[in-house]
Amino acid sequence: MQGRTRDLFRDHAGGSRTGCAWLTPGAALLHGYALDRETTLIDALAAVTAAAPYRQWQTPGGFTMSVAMTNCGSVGWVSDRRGYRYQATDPASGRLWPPMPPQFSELARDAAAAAGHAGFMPDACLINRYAPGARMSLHQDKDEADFSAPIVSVSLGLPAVFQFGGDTRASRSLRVPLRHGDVVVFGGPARLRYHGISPVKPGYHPILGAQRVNLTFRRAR
Ligand code: MD3
Ligand code: FE
Repeated sequence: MQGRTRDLFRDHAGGSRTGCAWLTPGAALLHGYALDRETTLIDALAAVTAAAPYRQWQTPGGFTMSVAMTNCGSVGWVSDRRGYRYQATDPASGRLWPPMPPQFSELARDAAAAAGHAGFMPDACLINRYAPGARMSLHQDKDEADFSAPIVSVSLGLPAVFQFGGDTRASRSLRVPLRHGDVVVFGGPARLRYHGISPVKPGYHPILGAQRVNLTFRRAR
């Protein structure tokens, strides 16, 4: 796959629903990649969130995150006053996180392979729910054991502006619109870059309503 950010905008101008582009070395945007699986994904999402409802974590510094989160898979990402970590149980119930639905792991595997990461087997899927106004400030994902595995991000529902920074917090960010069905694979030199999500604008998605949901697949252990 080859291409640059402007190819993405050419796709939009041409009305194409799908296409791919390297945002930066190691970061592949698969525009509309999840669209043909949206019904099965959203059904599986409803089953996971019924078993492990969304909740807002506390940060170690004592703030409440604006994004509500839950997980599926053999481990899940949690945050509380003691810190950030992956653990096998849901702190709200004491039970194991729901297993990762095969529709989720197959999508993550296929998208990773399309971006050059054959054999990606995620053990964790963090599910982020953004109500209008919710945001995620610039951060790095570094709670995982092995940074050679990519991270696969699937956007559903309302659109958002993804901020893609550099190797330090001060680096300038690229602003990338992410829409329902877009998948981004972050690996190699992109894996430890700073990133965030600008406050989600009010709106209504025909299936998911007034929310943006992001599925983030990781190899945590
Ligand atoms: C770039 N989530 O949960 S996904 C997160 O849309 C997170 O909910 C955002 O950042 C969201 O940690 C962005 C895109 C993403 C995920 C992981 C990355 C971008 C990344 C890891 C390295 C570099
Ligand atoms: Fe992140």
